[in-house]
Amino acid sequence: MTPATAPAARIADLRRRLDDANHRYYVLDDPDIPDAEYDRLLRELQELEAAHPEFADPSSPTARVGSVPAGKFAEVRHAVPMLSLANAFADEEVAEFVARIGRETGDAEPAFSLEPKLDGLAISLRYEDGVFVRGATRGDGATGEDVTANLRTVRTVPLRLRGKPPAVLEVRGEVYMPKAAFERWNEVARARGEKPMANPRNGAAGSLRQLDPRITAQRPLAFYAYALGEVVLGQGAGATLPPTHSQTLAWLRELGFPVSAEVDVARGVDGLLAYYRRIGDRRNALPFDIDGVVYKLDRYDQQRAMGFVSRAPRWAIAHKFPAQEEATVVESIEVNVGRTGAVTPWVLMQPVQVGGVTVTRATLHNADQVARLDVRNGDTVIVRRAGDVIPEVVRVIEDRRPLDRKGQPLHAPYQLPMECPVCGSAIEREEGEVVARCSGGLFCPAQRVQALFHFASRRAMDIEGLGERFITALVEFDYVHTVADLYRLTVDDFVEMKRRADEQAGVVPETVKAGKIATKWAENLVAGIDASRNTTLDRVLYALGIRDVGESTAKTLARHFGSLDPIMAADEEALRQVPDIGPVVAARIAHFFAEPHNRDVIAALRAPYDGKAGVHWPEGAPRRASEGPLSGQTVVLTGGLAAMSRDEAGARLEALGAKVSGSVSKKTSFVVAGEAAGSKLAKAQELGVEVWDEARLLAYLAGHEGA
Ligand code: 9MJ
Repeated sequence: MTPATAPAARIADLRRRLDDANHRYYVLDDPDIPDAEYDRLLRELQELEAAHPEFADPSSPTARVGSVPAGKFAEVRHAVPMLSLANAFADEEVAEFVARIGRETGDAEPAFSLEPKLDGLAISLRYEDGVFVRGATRGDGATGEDVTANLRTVRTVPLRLRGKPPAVLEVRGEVYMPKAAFERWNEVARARGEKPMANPRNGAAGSLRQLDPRITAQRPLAFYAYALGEVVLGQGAGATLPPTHSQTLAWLRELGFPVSAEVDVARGVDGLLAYYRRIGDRRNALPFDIDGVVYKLDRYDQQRAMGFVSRAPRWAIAHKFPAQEEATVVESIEVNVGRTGAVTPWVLMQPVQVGGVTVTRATLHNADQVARLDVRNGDTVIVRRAGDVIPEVVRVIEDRRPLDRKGQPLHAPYQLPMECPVCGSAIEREEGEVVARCSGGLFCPAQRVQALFHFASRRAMDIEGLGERFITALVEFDYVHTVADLYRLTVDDFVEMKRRADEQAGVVPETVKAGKIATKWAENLVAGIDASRNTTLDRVLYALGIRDVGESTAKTLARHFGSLDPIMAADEEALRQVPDIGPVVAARIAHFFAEPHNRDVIAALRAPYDGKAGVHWPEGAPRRASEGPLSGQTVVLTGGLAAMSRDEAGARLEALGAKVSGSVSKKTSFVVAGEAAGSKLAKAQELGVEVWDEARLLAYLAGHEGA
């Protein structure tokens, strides 16, 4: 707002924009501004209305959190209104909240229940005599939509309660889509050329509002409980409610409701803020999207003393994290060429803070996605950054597309280039494939850079210090064509390469100004390269960058054949005999080793040079699955283990006869899921495959090893 704007005009403008946004969000399920922008506009309006009570209006968006139900489902009146929460963004607001409660309750340091704030869809579940009878969305807080049939399909919604439930129990909570399930869903959708979901929240909302519950049933939704609605206790044992919210959550858990494992209790502003930071630090590692944490005064008698304002309790507040979605403007659309030639379109954008990080690039994934989004130069787009996932463009705000004088879009729809921007080779897209590829192979410097980068990476040859910047320069100045050339580089080569790169960039390093030449870094790099000469077969196989040969397949191959020559000699048929290697991967491996150029590179890698040994590894005898208590069982390891590395766990399971595989399928016997397990765990749950935690693995190993 410019200071010159009159408050009345600004208030009217904000109300119109918020009404509009509300309608699109709640009724059309097609939001057009990011939540963070909505929050900012709402706060601005709240502040203006507070400063100018003369403009009060009962139909202002501030007086109505939410909006009318879409009307496709039957209406449900909530016996007890579903509350919303006041928001806090700054630590000071939390301090004010705590101080106010201290003043009004007369309790100097009251206890608070602390909860992560899930970013899903608020719902209410009604149980009569312990049986789930109705589920409704929040709607406008007073009236929601009856989505009972859809909620029954959500695995984490209990259909019958355990223990001694009261006669009537309404439980409120959030339906959400776990991040891993969301990512997997979108991966599959994109691979099929279908429309991906914008974010987990939209995924959950869209899934729950399906008129056909069978469609909802296929969506990976989950639920977690955090509040009570109407309760009629009835007779008998347990005919009283716990006196605090945190005890209620524990009680809900006993009744069979999922309650977040992250809930906690603390006192004082410092305790609350420490929780905020602790959860904030773990935000990316949590299996679900959160947009903040919630502080709730723990004692019910104190809650009653505080009461409510409009539809929000005065005894609770949501402390929000930086938003994960923001709007910004596209400056240009570019493409990247990856190791396998895959062409990935992405946008360069005006810098924007997303989730507390400045973002200037976001991926568009592939040509289909570009066409679906219709992203053009100059467009205002919504970018989303969540966890470790690369920021992505989720939609275009079409109303903000730049127009020419005739009111037509200034820019035409974007087309992927026909030629590789790096090497000029044709870009091709195979029938039925979503991904377009540069046909230049290792002739293409971009593919060479990526291939070298992969080769040198930690889990491949692990060449210390050889990062993308050096590799780019090595390729650009023609020092290396193939991975084998790395082993022929000298300290002088690196120093000379650096000099040329500095010269090109117009940089004069301090050492050069002082008339000296720094060589220590180059010596270290050569030492790093030399150290990688002594390696293992599975690392070499992985490092070669054969399409679809990841670490797990490389290990399988190394174990099965024991040495490189029989792998290079194996035909497709022989490769298909290897456990876990299917026809597509078998064909890729056979083609790779049949290619004379690749055989030359491998020969050059193994050849000694200038008095130094070539790349070498211990070769062993072929080892087929061993006999043991796990013979015939296929196991998948995922997530981090505390007691040992995944590699070690795999080796120990193999020693007991198990086959360790990299991907979960119906044939998987069980999955061992460690800390922060992601899509593999989700897949196992989806397929009903047995899941072991680390404790169970350790107990099993203890009971069977050396037996
Ligand atoms: C979420 N979204 O996780 C509440 N919420 O309590 C938690 N929401 C809430 N509590 C009262 N943890 C109204 C809303």
